[in-house]
Amino acid sequence: MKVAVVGATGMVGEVMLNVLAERNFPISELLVVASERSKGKTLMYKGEPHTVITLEEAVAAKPDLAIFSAGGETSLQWAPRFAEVGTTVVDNSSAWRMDPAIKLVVPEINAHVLSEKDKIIANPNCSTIQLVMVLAPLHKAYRMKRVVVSTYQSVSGTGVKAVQQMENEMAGIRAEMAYPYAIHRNALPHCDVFLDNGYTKEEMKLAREPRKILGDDSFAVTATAVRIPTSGGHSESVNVTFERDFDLREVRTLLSETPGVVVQDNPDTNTYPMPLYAHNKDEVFVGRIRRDETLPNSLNMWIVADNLRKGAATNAIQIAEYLVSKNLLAGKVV
Ligand code: A2P
Ligand code: 11C
Repeated sequence: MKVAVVGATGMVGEVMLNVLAERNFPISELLVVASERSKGKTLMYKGEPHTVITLEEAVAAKPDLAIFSAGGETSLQWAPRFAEVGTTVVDNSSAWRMDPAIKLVVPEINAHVLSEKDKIIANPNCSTIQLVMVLAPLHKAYRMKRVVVSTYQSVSGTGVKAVQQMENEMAGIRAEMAYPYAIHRNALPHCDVFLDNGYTKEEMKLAREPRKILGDDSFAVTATAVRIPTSGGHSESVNVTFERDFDLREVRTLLSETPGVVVQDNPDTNTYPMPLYAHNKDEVFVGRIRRDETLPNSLNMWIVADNLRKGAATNAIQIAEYLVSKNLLAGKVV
């Protein structure tokens, strides 16, 4: 099938091309798409050169599938244009996520909500995906009431400029900054922009997106999102209060039986999830699983994943794989 990767020259775009190739996604023609600035550049896919084209050219080519990671503005403007010509769009930006008409999907949890009518499908925020991957089986078993999450997010979540800022600071080079402060040797309680309620946009994504994915507004999430000087991989300290009590061994068993989740939890051997270990992996890692001794029915955990893989590219491609497997690409030949 004809597949467009929109934002192919970006950080997530590059990982998308790698993941598509690794998973041998069925592609007969690949369109690599970016801004006018990149038109004519060459990107490699499976050892073959591909010339970057513009969005206008990509719409005219009417691909079966377009996977977007080119920012919210581009998605708002262009996803409907692709949908109009019959392309199914899987969008990694925040533009469409909370639109009631658009499905927000983590395939392991709610792929079943998708139908042939969904022409724009939203991929959740990276820190949401790793959180809900672990919460979903626990919610089913014990019913969550409240989640308190504090994140430790890598600079790759911000993009190339932030990665460069950290590298420049480490090398002692003064240059353009992506953040209002130094990130090397620092921690910024500030991911994305501040909103009127005092939370950041990232924190409100963590509060809202899990309820939509799990299709349940009966629990609440409160978040503090912090940027730390790691190059890749987001970590989360998570405290959950359930309606029902749980058995810790059963929690571990449930999580270790959850597809896409890996339990790394053995204090005797210093085994716990870390960004270094999660790098380039598609699974979500959970450890430090322990009872919150200050509150009934409450649990503490530490969750880590590669934000560019399961947090972005891999989840989007898993959505696309589901559409292919269920023949949901609007009757197009698969
Ligand atoms: P370009 O490289 O031509 O600017 P990142 O998040 O790593 O900065 O990447 C953003 C991606 O989105 C890049 O591939 C970038 O292309 C693309 N992009 C940004 N703005 C636009 C736009 N207006 N139209 C098309 N692609 C865009
Ligand atoms: C970060 N979570 O780490 C962001 C990056 O809504 O898709 C992804 C932003 C988004 O800063």
